[in-house]
Amino acid sequence: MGVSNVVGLATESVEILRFFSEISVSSVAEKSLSHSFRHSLYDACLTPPPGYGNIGGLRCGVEQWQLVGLITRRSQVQILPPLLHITQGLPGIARRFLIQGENYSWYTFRTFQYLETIMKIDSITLHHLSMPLVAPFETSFGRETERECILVTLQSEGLTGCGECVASREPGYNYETTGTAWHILKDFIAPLILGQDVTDALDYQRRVERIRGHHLAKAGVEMALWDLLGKREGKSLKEMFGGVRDKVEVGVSIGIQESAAALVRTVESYLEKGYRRVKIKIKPGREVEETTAVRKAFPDLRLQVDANSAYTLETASALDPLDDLNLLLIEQPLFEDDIWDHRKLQARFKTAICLDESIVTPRHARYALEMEACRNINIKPARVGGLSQGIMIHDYCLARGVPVWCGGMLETGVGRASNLAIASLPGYVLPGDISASDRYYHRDITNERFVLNDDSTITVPNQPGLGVTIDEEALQQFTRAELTLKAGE
Ligand code: OSB
Ligand code: MG
Repeated sequence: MGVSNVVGLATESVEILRFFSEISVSSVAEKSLSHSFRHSLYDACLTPPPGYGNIGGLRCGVEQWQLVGLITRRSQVQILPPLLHITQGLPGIARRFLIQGENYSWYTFRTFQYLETIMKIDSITLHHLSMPLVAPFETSFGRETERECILVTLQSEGLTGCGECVASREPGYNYETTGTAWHILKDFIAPLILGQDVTDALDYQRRVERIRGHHLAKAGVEMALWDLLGKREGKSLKEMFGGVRDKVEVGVSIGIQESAAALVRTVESYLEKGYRRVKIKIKPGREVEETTAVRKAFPDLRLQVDANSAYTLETASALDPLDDLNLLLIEQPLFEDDIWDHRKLQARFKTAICLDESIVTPRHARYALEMEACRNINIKPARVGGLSQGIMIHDYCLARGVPVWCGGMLETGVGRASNLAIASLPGYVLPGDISASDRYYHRDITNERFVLNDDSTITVPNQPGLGVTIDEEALQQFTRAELTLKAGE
């Protein structure tokens, strides 16, 4: 590809051409760029024009070429100064650049590459857990008293990385279950990484690309890889992601209660504990009276509702009265696979519609924003296939001024640590569904317990990796099945 094609991909072609003619680039031999490095730059490298070094074509995670940069050293990317404002020159595997061009607003570029890190995956251990919840959690799709999940543990050259796969017992939230995730992890994901040199999250994503869907299963392993990477680099996830907050604002997600009066009492008990944002679960017939009662009891409360796909465009007229209750947002009222009807609903609602289930890839985030189907997005890294994918959605939304927040899946301390890390990114401007450990479990599988600070925040872990350690005794207590797969067996 010649230089004209290269610059043709960017809007500011004249600027870029001028820049290219001014800069002298230390040439990097084509072969020194490993395959993984090329792809780590969100899948793109361009052939340099004659006389120049390698040009890394950086691509945003959402199918759109934005700008080109120059690869000056193995692990460094230099981008065009006149168009750039580099807010953070983060060392390590996550580099974050905010880029401002004249014809568009903010774009975020991210590279996760870290050439020097190669992790040979020696073994994978799966623990199928079942943990009693402090109180039953009821949503429009069911009621849970015990929460199931799978703990994924990777061994790599003496280091251990942990991740949580948040698939639950029943396919109510989405189609995955602990059973399907176990199958996908054991029979399809494990063979793709065991004994392999995995360099980073995007390298991992490329390996599992051939497996359609099954994002919760894929995300459990990606989390464990980040934990390994962080431990290897001596960096916390927050640091690797480019987080900007030491503590993040949180709220509590309250399940459907026996009656509106009981709900008001439950909300009050959480307010007494210090939560300053409340989400209540709703379903057809259990929305207007409930939400109105809570609003009446707490006129200034930051309040939002979540329907978990329980309405159709027709039955959603039941939600009309909620539009006058000054809610922060209405989460996922319609079908999980339907962005289009959400657009129609958003068009007639003052209140922001928020999508949860409908956003399963960065592409879906683009579809939803282009369709104006929602005004904010609940990012659950697991739902979109892993932390790297969640970060891409964050970056995409940040670039467009669309607020995001961190959703929850009743995680253990492992997943909670991960959620806190991603929620420390600048675009997470709404409080997350990340509550204190004691809101979920009397006993957790991590030695660390997360507590609510006085200002309705939770502190982001700052130790290497996820920053949590496993309470082995608790792990054994909650384990229903265990499996270890080793490289070369
Ligand atoms: O839709 O956000 C949801 C829990 C399980 C499945 C789906 C959802 C939820 C929650 C809980 O709302 C949030 C939390 O972890 O506190
Ligand atoms: Mg939800």
